[in-house]
Amino acid sequence: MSVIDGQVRPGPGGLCQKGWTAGELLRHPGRLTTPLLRGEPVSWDEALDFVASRIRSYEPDEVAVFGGGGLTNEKAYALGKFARVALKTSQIDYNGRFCMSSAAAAGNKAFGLDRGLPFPLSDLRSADTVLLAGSNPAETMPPFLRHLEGARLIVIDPRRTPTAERATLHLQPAPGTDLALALGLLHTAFIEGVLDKEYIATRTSGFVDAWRIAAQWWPERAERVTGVSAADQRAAVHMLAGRSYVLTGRGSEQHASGTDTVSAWINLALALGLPGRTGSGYGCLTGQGNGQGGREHGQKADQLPGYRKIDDPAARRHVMDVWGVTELPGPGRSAYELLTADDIKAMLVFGSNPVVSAPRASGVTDRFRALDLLVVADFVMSETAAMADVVFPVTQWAEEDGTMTNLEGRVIRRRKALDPPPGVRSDLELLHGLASRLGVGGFPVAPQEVFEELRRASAGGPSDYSGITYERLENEELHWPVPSVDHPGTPRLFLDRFAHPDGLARFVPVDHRGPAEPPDEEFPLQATTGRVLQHYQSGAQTRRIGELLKAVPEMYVEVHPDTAARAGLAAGGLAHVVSRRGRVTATVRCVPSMRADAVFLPFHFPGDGRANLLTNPALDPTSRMPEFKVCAVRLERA
Ligand SMILES: Nc1nc2c(c(=O)[nH]1)N[C@H]1C(S)=C(S)[C@@H](COP(=O)(O)OP(=O)(O)OC[C@H]3O[C@@H](n4cnc5c(=O)[nH]c(N)nc54)[C@H](O)[C@@H]3O)O[C@H]1N2
Ligand SMILES: Nc1nc2c(c(=O)[nH]1)N[C@H]1C(S)=C(S)[C@@H](COP(=O)(O)OP(=O)(O)OC[C@H]3O[C@@H](n4cnc5c(=O)[nH]c(N)nc54)[C@H](O)[C@@H]3O)O[C@H]1N2
Ligand SMILES: [Mo]
Repeated sequence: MSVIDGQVRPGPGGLCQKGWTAGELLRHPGRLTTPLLRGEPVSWDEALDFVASRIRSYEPDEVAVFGGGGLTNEKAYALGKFARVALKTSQIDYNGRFCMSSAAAAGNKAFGLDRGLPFPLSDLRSADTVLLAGSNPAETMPPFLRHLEGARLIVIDPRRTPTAERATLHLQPAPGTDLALALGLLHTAFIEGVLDKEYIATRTSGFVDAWRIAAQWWPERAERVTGVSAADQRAAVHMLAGRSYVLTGRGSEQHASGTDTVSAWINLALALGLPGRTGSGYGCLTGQGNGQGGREHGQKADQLPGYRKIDDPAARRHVMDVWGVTELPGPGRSAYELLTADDIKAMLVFGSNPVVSAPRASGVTDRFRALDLLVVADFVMSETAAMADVVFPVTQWAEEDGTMTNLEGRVIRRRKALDPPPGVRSDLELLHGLASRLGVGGFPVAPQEVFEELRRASAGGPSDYSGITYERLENEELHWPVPSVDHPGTPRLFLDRFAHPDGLARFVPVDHRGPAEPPDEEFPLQATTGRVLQHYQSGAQTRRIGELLKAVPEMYVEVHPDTAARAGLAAGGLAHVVSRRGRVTATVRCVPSMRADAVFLPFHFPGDGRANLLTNPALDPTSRMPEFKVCAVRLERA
């Protein structure tokens, strides 16, 4: 699902191949239509009774919940409440930790608030220059491209992607070196005299400390580390001085230093005077259908609804009042830590397929095998569902009401268009069924009723939805915060002040660290991972659609022809890509524009084609984001 420009569309893009074919999954023969208990069809009552009775046999913190950024706001909210009120567990997190968390952490540090784009998408149309750091929207967000038509593009990507093909300037750093590049660009901007000193003085704090580090990153030093020439760095800063936007994607963010890397991009944007003005800014391009709303309403380990912090006493009091409880668990563990924790006995998964998508996937798979109870709600038999003790068949996008929040913070209605097949129930009905068996009320099944409660729970929080109603969403465009029913919403944040108490944006002093696992003699290449147009995420959905599978049928690895030749590999042959954690079998694609020191793997394939058998679960200290985008590998003939 994706929500771009107010329209909820199937598939991550608009008029892309996936969008046209996602309807196929609604009546796909592989669609799950009955609950399964150890693979055998059972009634909903039987499955619910079984799960509830098992849950009762564990301590609260032995039961974990794993959610997803594709869930509607209502479901994400209900899931967070279900964990804390019905299960009384602190152990909940979600796949957005793998997706948005570094940008969110850096946005909070710099601006005091995290909203993917603090301005409407359409503002990009007035830009002279847009810098895309680690984002490939030509494949991952095709409808978004039309907002970039008027601008010159600077694309920062180790690969020459279809997005890079459209760029005025393509900078091709080694994977994991964006932070050094951003420092080099800040230094270059200083030398070239394009810093906005007036803005730095009046709208920011902390420049001196950030500069103390950037001062050591003269362009030639950044060139040595990143491979991007000093001349290209100069060209980039001159393009950026003006009406410009700096936007980051997963390529910059999914690193063990992801938060600092985004901070470095924001520092550059601040030094050029871009954020908090019309016609320029910084933003992060959210990923999943509800990547934004999914990170606001409490399925995150450290969070309560309304983007509140779970360790903030005032936030806890407010939410406990709304929920009618006198106790709440504290913060839990982050996604990877939760998925691999050996003190967890039962795991409930809603809207994710971590067997394919989590880092060092073999460890996660082993851990799942060792669980007492794995419960998965899905509409297809994902690789994770296939391991589950109990599978619940749930509704898909066209079969349910709800809301999603898009990357610009706009709340959008999802409308039910079809009845689900017999035997299928919604995630909300599932939560209701479990909660009532655990003797806990307060889990309505009607999305609108859940939304009414979410409004109250979010009231006064950073992402305040209290002024939003389903009725208003019929004909109004509402960007949060919307603190009252007569408030018009907030399309542009930060124009007068940033969200820190002093109203200033903060430079965060950061330095380059490089990949957690540098290449060496044994593993001389750097593998990076990402997406292709035709497949979505773990592929659970798109690998079931004939047309998409035909277009990209199997795992492959992109390699520079010289690198392939050195490993004795030819285009079309089979390779093993090997890291310290595992081995992937992939067809070789020779790509002359590839850096000779790097290879690329899509992460959409299962089994021994899982890119995540290789990836390094080194976690960012702030966001707990794993290092999906760089690990050391070697190539072998298969
Ligand atoms: N077709 C399709 N569309 C999707 C999805 C999908 O699975 N398929 N998923 C959706 C989701 S959840 C998300 S999060 C978004 C993600 O959207 P993007 O962020 O655009 O996707 P990625 O392919 O993960 O990464 C983008 C680029 O980062 C580059 N990269 C790798 N390492 C580095 C590095 O160290 N530095 C820099 N600067 N770049 C690097 C990769 O080569 C890649 O081209 O897409 C959404 N849209
Ligand atoms: N190596 C590598 N790994 C990555 C990434 C990378 O770039 N490289 N990217 C990471 C990112 S950004 C992301 S977002 C994750 C995504 O990876 P996952 O979290 O695995 O996401 P999906 O493959 O979309 O899995 C969603 C599952 O939930 C089901 N589902 C969809 N909607 C609903 C719903 O409403 N309710 C329920 N109950 N189920 C639903 C789908 O059928 C599917 O099986 O992968 C991460 N993993
Ligand atoms: Mo994502």
